[in-house]
Amino acid sequence: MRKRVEALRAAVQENGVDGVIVTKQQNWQYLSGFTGSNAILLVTEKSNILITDFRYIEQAAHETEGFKIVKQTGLAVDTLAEQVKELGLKKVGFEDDSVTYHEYDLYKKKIPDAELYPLHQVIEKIRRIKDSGEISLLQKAAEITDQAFGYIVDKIKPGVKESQISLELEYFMRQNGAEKPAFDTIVASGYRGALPHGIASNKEIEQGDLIVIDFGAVFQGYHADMTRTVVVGKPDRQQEEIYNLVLRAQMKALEVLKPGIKCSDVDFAARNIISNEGYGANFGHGLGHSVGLEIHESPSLSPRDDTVLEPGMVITVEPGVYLNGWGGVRIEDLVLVTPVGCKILSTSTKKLIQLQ
Ligand SMILES: [Mn+2]
Repeated sequence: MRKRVEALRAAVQENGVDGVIVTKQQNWQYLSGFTGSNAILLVTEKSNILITDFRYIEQAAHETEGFKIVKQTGLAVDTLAEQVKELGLKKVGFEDDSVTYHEYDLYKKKIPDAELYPLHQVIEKIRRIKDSGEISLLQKAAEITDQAFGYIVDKIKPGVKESQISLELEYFMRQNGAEKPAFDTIVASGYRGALPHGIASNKEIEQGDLIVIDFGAVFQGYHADMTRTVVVGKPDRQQEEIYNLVLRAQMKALEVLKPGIKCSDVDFAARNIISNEGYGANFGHGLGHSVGLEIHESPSLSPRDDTVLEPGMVITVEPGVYLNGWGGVRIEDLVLVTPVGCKILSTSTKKLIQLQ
């Protein structure tokens, strides 16, 4: 944690601020370790302050190291203003996409002696590169996710509702150490597979359905994300063709994914394969996104993101093809960028599983 705070200090040096207000939950957790639901951090050149209310004083003292815990009296912003004044800060940075207009107005009123300076995604950029502790947590989250997939495949049969499958997946993950699902579990069977974000519904599984299952576990704050598509019974020719096409695109992306390559080029490697078979318009989303304390982090594997990949980034690779009225196929792995290439954290088989 100490290193993370130092990285923040170094990152804001060029902005000439003498303090940084941190208000985004995942960012304060990342910097301090505090997991409660209410806090403001004030990081200055020499001190780290965590402001929280009565409910969390003891927890904050227990979870953090190197932070002075200050109890909020009245509004959090009042306590923040007192600290800024006490420290004589002249220019304080704040997170421009976490502070609301109303809060900004309050800051201006209550902190009249310091200049307020907007910082954009500064901590998120530091969070792009996962340290070894974070990588183990992501690995553990991916492992629980794999185990859950292995558990659920036997339970999928005609007549079972999508919502029942998502419930059992989530129950299994929690029993095996997950805090919660990483997002609303997607179980999209048959025609519903054409909805890339088809959250499990009351539709029953039918013979011949392709089923897109996209889910993940959260382990100690860190998210996993994996998608597998399975088929009930024997796949017909089109199902097999599209499954193999998506798999080929996914494997191609994994082959080129390494440090030094642009995100957009990884996206292109997969997209090109799908476009060449005439399904380009049916792959309407980006190839992947980074994952960590949040399910969607930057950078993204998308045609619009030219970020160069670096070791320590953890990102999904998830091409898909969706046909209205027919269904869809998506295959997704969670991947760690290593110094020489990438390591796939999702280990569930990518051979098309035929149920029964
Ligand atoms: Mn994903």
